[in-house]
Amino acid sequence: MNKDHKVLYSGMQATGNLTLGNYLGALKNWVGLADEYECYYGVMDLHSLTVRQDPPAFRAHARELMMIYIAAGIDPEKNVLYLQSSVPCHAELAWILNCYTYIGELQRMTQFKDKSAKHADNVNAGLFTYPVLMAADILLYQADVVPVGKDQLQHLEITRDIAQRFNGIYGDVFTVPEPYIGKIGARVMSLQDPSKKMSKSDENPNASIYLLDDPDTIRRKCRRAVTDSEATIAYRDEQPGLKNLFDIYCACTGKTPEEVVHEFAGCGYGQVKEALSEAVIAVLAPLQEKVKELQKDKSYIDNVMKTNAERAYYTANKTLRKVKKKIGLTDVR
Ligand code: ATP
Ligand code: LTN
Repeated sequence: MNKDHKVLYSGMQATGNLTLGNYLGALKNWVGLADEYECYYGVMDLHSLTVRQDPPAFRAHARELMMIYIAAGIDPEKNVLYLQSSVPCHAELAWILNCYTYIGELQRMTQFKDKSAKHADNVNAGLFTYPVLMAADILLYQADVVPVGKDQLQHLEITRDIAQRFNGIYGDVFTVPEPYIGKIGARVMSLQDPSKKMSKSDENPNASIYLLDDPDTIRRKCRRAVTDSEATIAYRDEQPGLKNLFDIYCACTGKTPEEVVHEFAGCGYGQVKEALSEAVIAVLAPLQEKVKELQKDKSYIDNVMKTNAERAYYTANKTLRKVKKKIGLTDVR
């Protein structure tokens, strides 16, 4: 890891199974960034607590996400890859930042509005202050850039507001982060409703391809994907289901939409779906193979989690100590 580089921070919630959307839209594009940035990637398990979790499944998911990061090509020696809850500074800074965030700001967050509508029986305070914890994640590492999808830009904006407010009172404590504008990943839509994004919290398992789905499941889900009754091979907004299948196919093969339309000219949708499933299977096979290997080596992952938590703590604690000193908390150590 090169300490002279700018700092990049990102992460994913350890909730549910990662989808092909998470991979093509985010994870895949993170690989290789370590050559240019000092990269920190968190498995955001504290954020997952805003929804009730089954403890053993939750623990397994967090570990699995760690393995998926590594299997996707994020080297835990060149990047800092860690569990959010293993660095206590996150929760501590989040509390402090809560006191520098206005209720009115949090009420405007669209994710809060969406998620509280979805989980009307559990609109907890954590769901409300979720963006503050996210701000703490980013600001602890003095991140310059944060790769996030469109849906998270509002959270990055509030992070910037909190950082600027804090700096305005205490001097330059935090780096004010920018969204990472790099290679843009594919936006993958639901296989069952192409107007919605493919999402790991979708209740219909046929809507998403999960990274660890076996080849037969992938073939079945592709076969069932919603298309249209036009029976025309074209890449256009009027045929959103087919367009989504082509987008996924392009992301998996590196081909352009024009090439793909040409390739399938005169074919039926069944042939498109068949080729698509084989392309997806080919992309996921090496990742799945690597996850299987990692699953066999318990001590390797344990060791990665431990050493990377220490590396993350070192950086995070430096910022936290500075913050505490600035606001007048006593350092007794
Ligand atoms: P949830 O359903 O739990 O809200 P999600 O599947 O929508 O989760 P996030 O955890 O919000 O995913 O996102 C993790 C990362 O994956 C983000 O960078 C996000 O932009 C990206 N991402 C998620 N879904 C897609 C998608 N369908 N297409 C492209 N990128 C995606
Ligand atoms: N909220 C994000 C996950 C997340 C994150 C972060 C992303 C938590 N903390 C810090 C970037 C930086 C999501 O749902 N994708």
